[in-house]
This record gives sequence, structure tokens and C-alpha cells, in this order.
Amino acid sequence: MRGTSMKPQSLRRAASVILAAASLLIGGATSGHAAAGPGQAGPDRQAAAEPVLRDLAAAKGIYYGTAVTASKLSGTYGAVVGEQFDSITPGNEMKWGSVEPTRGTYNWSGADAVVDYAEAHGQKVRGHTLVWHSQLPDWVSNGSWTAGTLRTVMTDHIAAEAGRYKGRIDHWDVVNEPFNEDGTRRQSVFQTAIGDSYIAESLRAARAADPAAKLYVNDYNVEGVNAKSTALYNLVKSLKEQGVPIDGVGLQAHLILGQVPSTLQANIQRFADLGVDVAITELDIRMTTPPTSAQLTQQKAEYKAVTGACLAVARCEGVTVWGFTDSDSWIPDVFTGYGAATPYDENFRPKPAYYGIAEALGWTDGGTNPPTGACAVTYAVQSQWNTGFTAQVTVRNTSTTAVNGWKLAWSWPAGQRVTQAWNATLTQSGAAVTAADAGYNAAIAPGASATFGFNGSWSGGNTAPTAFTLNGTACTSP
Ligand code: G2I
Repeated sequence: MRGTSMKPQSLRRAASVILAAASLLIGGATSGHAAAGPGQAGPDRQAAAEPVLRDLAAAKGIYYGTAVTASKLSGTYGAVVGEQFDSITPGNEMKWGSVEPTRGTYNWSGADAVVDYAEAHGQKVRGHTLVWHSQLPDWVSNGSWTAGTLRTVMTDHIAAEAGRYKGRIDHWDVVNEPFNEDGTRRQSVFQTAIGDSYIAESLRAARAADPAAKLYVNDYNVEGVNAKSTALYNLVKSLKEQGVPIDGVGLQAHLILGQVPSTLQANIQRFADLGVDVAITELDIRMTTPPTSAQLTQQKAEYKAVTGACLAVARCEGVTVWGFTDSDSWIPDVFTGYGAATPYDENFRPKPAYYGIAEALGWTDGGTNPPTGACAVTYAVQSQWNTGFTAQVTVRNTSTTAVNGWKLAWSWPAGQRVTQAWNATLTQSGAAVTAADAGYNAAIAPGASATFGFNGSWSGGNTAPTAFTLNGTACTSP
């Protein structure tokens, strides 16, 4: 059930300073919101420029987590993980293929690094995952097994891994992805060699190895009420009836923009009503790339809705995003043409989705976030001929926070196209244009500005765009 985690404030403060130094979001300093739970609004919190998801979540009685890559847990990546999240899941480092590539030879370095990091930052750990058909070492997936020999190998593996981290893991994804889309059992090596009972046996072995960890079964495409989630529901019901130790159900939630299931909250509720906890374990919301500002705005609403669905059900323990930054997401590698699925962009700048999460968790900056007017844009056509034109754009940072890396976006009102640019890199998709800094002009101090130019083509009309956003923030323009 819900509870708050330990928070070593000195480490948190250090992370806060690093994050403030790395803060790339303009205008954030105006919020001044103490994004802390009761009793945590120390001076550093009062001055915090950004909402802090872990504090907001704790005040609501849930955790907010992220999948991490152990080798990246330093620098800005590490600072954001420590500052914003109170649960972490190793994206790959605890999988069977990572920890026991050859039989009896263990490599715990990545997994240890994640658990150590979590303890240093007052974070829970979701152990992921003990029994899964994928990322298995060859010796397991290609072995010729009887039920008895594979059962021994499986329970030995659970004893070794869950035993190693005994008392240090809050939640274990004991069994991952056991179902097909139609609700039948996936024909994994465990299912085919051992049969249906492998799930109950795994859970019992995990309970024996680490009695304090909450034991979960985790799957994807089980977020809404459908054949697969109903199979999972029936499994949990039957396990509970048999007295098998199962504490929770993980809904991965690898979602597509525009396709958040309308039955998400009802589905969470029906599992809760069975007497188990629920967690959103691998949330991401992918879209076609490059993203338009309309897509990013929709993504914000959908992150807010998913977080809100968890908050609405008392037994939903928390939400984990599957990578917090677009630079550390599995989506572009697997879904060609899709990406931008996480709450921060590739340069660790919070996207609208981040504010959607914060808003769901009760944060408010008075109605607009980031605030309108943190930037001012002037757009001037300098020369125009029958089919083309040259324009100059100046963006001024009117906030009190330095901009370190920027993207200025607008939409053409009359079908114009950018043909060539200088002092910025311009990309166009449909009517949507994004101008990214050229590197040498990435930093814009408070009150300072950056100017770039471009050539474009037009026909029919060359009406100037009137709405601009800088790093997702609406600017003023004359
Ligand atoms: O596939 C997305 C997730 C679905 N649910 C279970 C999760 O465990 C799974 O995570 C992903 C990781 O995020 C990826 O990072 O699992 C993938 C494997 O199925 C991971 O991808 C693998 C690549 O396929 C390998 O080529 C690569 O060596 O990541 C490895 C480590 O970077």
C-alpha cells in the first residue's frame, strides 16, 4: 500500500543544485512552487524552479519511477534520476541474460550499480525481471529440458538473484509477459517444459528468497479491459485462491499517442478489487517523429490521464516511465518512424508531458506552464520575390533563467516552405517548423537574444506566423 520513502536531504540538495545548473527550461524560476509534501518544504524546495515528481507523488501516496541504464547514472542523467524519481528499474541489468550469461557464471555489476544508486538516493527498486521468455541466455532458451530440470534451473536462478538482493528490492517483476494477445499462455520455454504451474512455482521461489519484496506479474497490452488483461485477471484470481504469493500486477503501458485505453482506470480497479496492488511499470507514449507541438500537447494530456488513473485507485502503488529521456528509450530502435515517447527530450529538457505528470500529481503554476511570455519573438521578412523570401527571426529570453539549448517552433499559415537557413538548423514537417540552435548560439542568457535567418518559398500568400514556442514555452510576439 501507499507510503513515503526515505529521502536523504543532503544528497537531494546536491542533486538539486546540479539540476538547477543544468536547468534548460526557460521561465521555470517564476513558479516558486514548493513541490514538496508536507513537512519537506525546506529552503531548497522553496527555491526549486521545477516541480519535483518524487515529492509530488509522495504527497499523494504513490511513487514515481523510471527505468534506468546503469552505465548512464552520472552527469545530468544521474542528477535528474536522483532528483525527480523515487523508484528505479534497471532496464536490462537484472535480466537473466545479463546476470547469468553462462550457467553458473554471474555478472552482477550492472544490477549492483542500480541498487547501490537507489540506496544512495532514497529510492525504491523494481527488480526486473526473473522469469521472461526474452533476453534469456542461449543455454536456457536452447537447452533440452524436462519439466524437472528446467524447474530446478528456474528456481535456482530465482534463489540466486532474488537472494542476492534480499531486503533491498521493493517490487519484483517475478514473471514477465506470460500471455499471448488472445489470453492464451505464451509458449515460452518455461511454459512448454514445465506447464502452467511455472508461474506459481516462480512466485513461491521468489517469496522464499526475499520475503519482504512485493511479487508482481507484469505484462503489456493489459492496460485496458480486453482478452489478455482478462486472462491475467483470471490468473491472479486463481493464484490468490490457491494461496500462491502474489502481491501485485504490473501494467507495462507502452502506449501509442491517441490510444490510451478508455478502460484503464476500470481495469486497475478490477485488479485492486481482487486484493492485489497494481503499478504502471513501463509507461511510454510514442508518436511519429519529428513531433509537432500539437502532438506534444496531446502527449501531455495522456501522461496526465495515465498518472491520474493510478491516483484514482488506492491500490495503485506508483508509475514508472520506461526511460525518462528520449535519449534513453527503446522506441526508435524498434518502431521505425516513432519516438519522442518519454517526458524529457534528448537533451534532458522537460517536455509538456513532464508538466502533465506534475499536474496530475497536484502541481500548478497558476494555469500555464511553462509561463507564456518567457520569450519574445520578432519575425521579419527582409526581402521577397515572386516565389521566395528571406526572413530573420530573433528570439529573446525574457525569463530570469538561462536557456542552454533551444528549439523554436512555429506553424506556417500559408503553405510556406523553408529552403535554406543560417545560424540555426531548420526542419519542416507539414506546416510545422522547428529551428534548433546551431550549437555556438545555444546559450541565451536572461535578457539576451539569438537571431537566425532563412530563405523560404511561398505561393499565393506569405502571411507571417503569429505563434511561437521556445522549448515548448509559448512566446509573445508583436
Ligand atoms: O521491449 C520493451 C520492454 C517490454 N517489456 C519488458 C522490458 O524489459 C522491455 O525492455 C526492453 C529494454 O528497454 C531494451 O533496452 O527490452 C529490450 C529487449 O527486449 C531491450 O533492448 C535490448 C536490445 O534489444 C539489445 O540489442 C541491447 O543489447 O537492449 C540491450 C541493451 O541495451
